[in-house]
Amino acid sequence: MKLYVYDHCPYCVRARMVFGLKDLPVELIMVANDDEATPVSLVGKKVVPILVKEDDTAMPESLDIVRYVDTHYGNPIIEESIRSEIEEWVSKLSKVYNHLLLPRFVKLDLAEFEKQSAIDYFVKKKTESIGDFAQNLAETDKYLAAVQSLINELSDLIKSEKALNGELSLEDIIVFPMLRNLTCVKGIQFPPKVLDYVNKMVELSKIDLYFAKAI
Ligand SMILES: N[C@@H](CCC(=O)N[C@@H](CS)C(=O)NCC(=O)O)C(=O)O
Repeated sequence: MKLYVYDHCPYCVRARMVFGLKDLPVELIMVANDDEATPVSLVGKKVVPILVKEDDTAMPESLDIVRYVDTHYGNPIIEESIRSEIEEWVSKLSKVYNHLLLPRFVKLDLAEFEKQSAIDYFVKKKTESIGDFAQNLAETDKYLAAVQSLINELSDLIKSEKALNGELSLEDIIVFPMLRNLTCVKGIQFPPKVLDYVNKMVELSKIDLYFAKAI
């Protein structure tokens, strides 16, 4: 199977996780951020992740991909349940963390931003949602404080380093990609329980972090 992704895309990390967690091979294809033709030719719109299955049909939507792979290859390992506290946490973090992440993604030498045209495309599009990138970077302290307090809150919701709710579930598929992206932000302190969880998920899902290039 082939998986079309951007490195920084949290929905793509969800899809990548199921392959790592189940030790299944997949060919990762990094799409340039300004490449509209490839995704449109596969699923009719510009979106990633896209899974191209063994029968050559293409499937978008991260959670559909996770469920498809989990239920069609070996015994299912990912439970559907999500605690309401996790849903609330995800919703709060989603409202603020892009102010930290988006201006940093274009500085991390990621495959989707190899060409200047891809960076320009992303900056133009995302400036419409978060405002000027340089301004957001200048206001790092403000956003960092909000994000740090949410990261601290997560500690109390972690039941095991192997799975947020004790057993692997959609909680891990949704939360780990968000934490992984936050490793590109210098200055965030991951409390021990959160850090142990992140490192265990790296091992289990075989997905790398951004700590080494944090800005
Ligand atoms: N609901 C979709 C959302 C996927 C999504 O929003 N992907 C973003 C990248 S993070 C995207 O492709 N945006 C279009 C673009 O890059 O222009 C899913 O869960 O897979």
